[in-house]
Amino acid sequence: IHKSFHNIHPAPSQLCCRSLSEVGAPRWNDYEVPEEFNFASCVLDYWAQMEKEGKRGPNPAFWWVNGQGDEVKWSFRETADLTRRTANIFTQTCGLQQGDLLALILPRVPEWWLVAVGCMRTGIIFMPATIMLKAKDILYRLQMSKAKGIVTTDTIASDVDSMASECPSLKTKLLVSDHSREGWLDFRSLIKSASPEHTCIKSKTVDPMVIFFTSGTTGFPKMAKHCHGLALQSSYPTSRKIRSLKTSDVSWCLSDPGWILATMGALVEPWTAGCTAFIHHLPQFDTKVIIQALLKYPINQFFGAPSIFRMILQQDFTSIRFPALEHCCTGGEVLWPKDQEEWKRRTGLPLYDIYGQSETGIICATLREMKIKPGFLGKASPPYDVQIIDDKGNILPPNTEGTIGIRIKPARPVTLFMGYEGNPEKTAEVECGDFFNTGDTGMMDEEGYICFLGRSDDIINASGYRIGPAEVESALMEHPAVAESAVVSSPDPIRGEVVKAFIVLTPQFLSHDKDQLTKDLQDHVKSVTAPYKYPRKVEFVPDLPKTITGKIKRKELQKKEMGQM
Ligand code: BCO
Repeated sequence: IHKSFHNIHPAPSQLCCRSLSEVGAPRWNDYEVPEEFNFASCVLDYWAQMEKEGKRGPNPAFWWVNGQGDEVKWSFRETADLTRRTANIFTQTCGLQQGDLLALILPRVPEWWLVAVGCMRTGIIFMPATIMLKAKDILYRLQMSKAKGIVTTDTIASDVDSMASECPSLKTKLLVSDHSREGWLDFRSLIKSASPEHTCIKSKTVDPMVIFFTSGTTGFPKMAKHCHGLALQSSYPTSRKIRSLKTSDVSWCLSDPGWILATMGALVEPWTAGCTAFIHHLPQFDTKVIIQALLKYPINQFFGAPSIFRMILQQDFTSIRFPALEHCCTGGEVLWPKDQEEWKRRTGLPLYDIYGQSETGIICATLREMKIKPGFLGKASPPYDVQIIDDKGNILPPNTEGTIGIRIKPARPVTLFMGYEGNPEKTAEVECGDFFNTGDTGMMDEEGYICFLGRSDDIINASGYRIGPAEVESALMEHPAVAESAVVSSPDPIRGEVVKAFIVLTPQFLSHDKDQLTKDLQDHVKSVTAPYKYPRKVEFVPDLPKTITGKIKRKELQKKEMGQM
């Protein structure tokens, strides 16, 4: 049981992939695409069955703590049972059907995992989003998607009620709370009485499964739609080697459930390996709580954005040994070699990098068995063929700067997003010859290691959050002090990058105290849109650099910020 799962069992996905066994494929390989795949029946139910037959160890599928003494531990059988009940709530109580869209806005509570898998069982397309969203962000998502349902918590429920008349498609509102609310179904009561009998849909691998909202340079977030094939990524042999998870492992991925990193790192990956997904509620980020948890619990696999590791390193310790910790992995933003070295020096553990996007899942990785090259992301992770390309899609030679591209022709990888829902123009824009254009610039060395050099557009990556400058500018413009603004990325020693706003004030605010104005504007942005986007730096300027047609030259401000001008 403690041996690598992959050595002793067929991949769970083979269980339901008749097309594979029909053609006599001996085992799953890095590129096979079964005709049918559903993570719930192929993976979760597989482990539940293994557990029933006494063929796996006693470690739970799910282990949740909140730091106040509350704890939830579910075996694979219990998890499978609860997710079937959830599926029945959706179809029987709520009348939702395969293909319907459901917004999933929860903090790190156990119900998030039930809802995500319950959706997979029924073919309902779930749309995770961070609990930090504000009313306008939520309204935008509900209207864009025409979601038929929402599962959320008290804080968001009142926002949803206040705009119900503007979301005519929204029929089902499920509340995860210890209190009831008028007009909302009570998830925690319903799950107690729901039937545990449910037959999982036979989803085609290419049927839609999940949508992530993702920011761009212009406009508001786009809907990156993925099929069930996304959840196949962790079943591929090479992907398994990224963290080499074993059934006995306890894996903690810190990502907020709103991001693809959580869907993959806190659900799909650990359960594909048959190990424990450990979750700390962590309503506020607190490095001390993280350190204490790593000391207290048998967590041996740890996964989070580089800023989290940097913030832990800010704590006052010269050396620390976490008793169970074996493997640390990071992704979502740039990992600096000095942090990799410092983490190794102070914890004794190497820090492995992965690279991916909401559109792609994991694109590149330094596998556990690979040599770490500081400053490099690792190599292409199958099924992706990653190349450095020019602006026509031609492959560039090693050590040449270009765009990081993923081959989509002649075959589009099933783990790559299906497109931006309802936006064929934007979907076409990210295609470049035979490649998907990540929008990131990079370089590949002779050994196939890829390094990240920057964004080719104006997107800001602040501590792992992808932030569109237009979203922040639009929030700033709602404040009476702002005549004009330009938002760019600014380097930061802890968060990698932070949001910086250059602001031209309206005449009546010119004489106001600048420190107070800065604080007011920051609070304003935090109150009208998800607070992680607020400008941590503000500079008041008499005017903004513009082209002769009046377009703001963000690149010029950006260069100045980077000290390049
Ligand atoms: O800095 P401040 O304290 O002034 O502001 C913070 C919060 O206090 C504030 N806030 C939160 N909820 C609020 C609120 N303010 C008003 N009302 C509320 N309801 O907003 C600010 C939030 O900023 P933050 O989250 O960046 O700060 P924090 O708490 O220091 O967290 C640090 C990190 C590192 C934990 C956090 O930045 C983080 O989780 N980063 C990682 C993001 C991530 O996982 N990205 C991966 C995306 S998926 C991907 O890249 C694909 C990879 C395959």
